Amino acid sequence: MPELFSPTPEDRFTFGLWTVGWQGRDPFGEATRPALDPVETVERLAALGAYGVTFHDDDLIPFGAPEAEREAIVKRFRAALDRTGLAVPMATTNLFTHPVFKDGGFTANDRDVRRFALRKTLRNIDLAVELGATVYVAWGGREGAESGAAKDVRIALDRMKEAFDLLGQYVTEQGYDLRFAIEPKPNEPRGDILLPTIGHALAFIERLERPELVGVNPETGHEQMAGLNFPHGIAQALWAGKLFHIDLNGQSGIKYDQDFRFGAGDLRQAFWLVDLLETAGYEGPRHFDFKPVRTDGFDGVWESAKNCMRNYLILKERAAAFRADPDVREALAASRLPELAVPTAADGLAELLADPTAYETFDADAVAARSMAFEHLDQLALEHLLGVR
Ligand SMILES: [Mn+2]
Repeated sequence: MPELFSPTPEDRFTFGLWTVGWQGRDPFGEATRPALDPVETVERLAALGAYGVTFHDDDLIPFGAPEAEREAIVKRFRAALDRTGLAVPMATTNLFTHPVFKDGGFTANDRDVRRFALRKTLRNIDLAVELGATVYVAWGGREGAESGAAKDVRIALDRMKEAFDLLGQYVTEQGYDLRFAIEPKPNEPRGDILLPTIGHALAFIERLERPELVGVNPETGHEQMAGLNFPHGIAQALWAGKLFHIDLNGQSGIKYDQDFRFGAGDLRQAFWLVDLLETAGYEGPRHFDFKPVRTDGFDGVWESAKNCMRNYLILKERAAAFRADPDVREALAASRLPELAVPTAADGLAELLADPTAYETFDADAVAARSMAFEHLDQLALEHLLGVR
């Protein structure tokens, strides 16, 4: 069985430099691991069977590095990509670490900060496109507030829209094949963050000048921090044609952003998520945005990277077994899933109004007595997930 769960580049698994490169700094403790060289990360990820690597500008090039240093770093990084065949499908901007972003980037009250945030983003977009990226993620971790009067949310959303309209204008004028993906998060590091969930982001996107250029990059733990069902959110993003990218990790309920490896945390939601991605035709990268636990050395770092991919492949195999099981097909029919796909009034409103069985002779008590048989269906799923079927 082990070779069955060994990834290849065809599985399209990708990792951020900042994931395996996380040194274990948290609000209460210093780093527990030394810094990782991005070139070593590229080599190790390629050896593990990953497809690609992603980065924030500052993960690769230290904030404020002089131009010559920047060029040397990019040249060395590009050589590692060429040597290993690793792709860069996505890049993003760090608008949260430097103290200048303490009140946000695109929605900072200080206009000078907003203008700098846009220029920093545009500069990294050029590099992202040079390296082959087709998706540019925007996580606004500092776009928010801790107190009511500190942020006029309606005006801040005007500034957020202005930023995405300018970014859309830039990639259009440059002729770049690049789309944006907004990453929602309800809180942390700000007390409350703007565009806190997939639903908020989807509604915001429709108000932009170029909505077709902007989708979402939902992260497992971020939706679960808000108590939401992640597969349901992903399903709605797919339904809207807006799942441009995805961040996979693990989270156990409503608490701080745990960023566990994929498969840890809420395993049942992970199962339904993989089932959804694999049956809905999602073709983007399976991107892991996790933090290897700070208790471990580099043994745990590379073990957890390997296991993110392994757990995805195990769940993919389990979900496929669930869908292929004749008992499951029968249970789905008993639970009327095929019937959900039948339009409610295919012949239109007039036919519905003229149909006495839809109202005048409808026997509500008899229909209410039909069992939906969901318990049997769910137990079949659980047994496939547990590997006993
Ligand atoms: Mn997270």
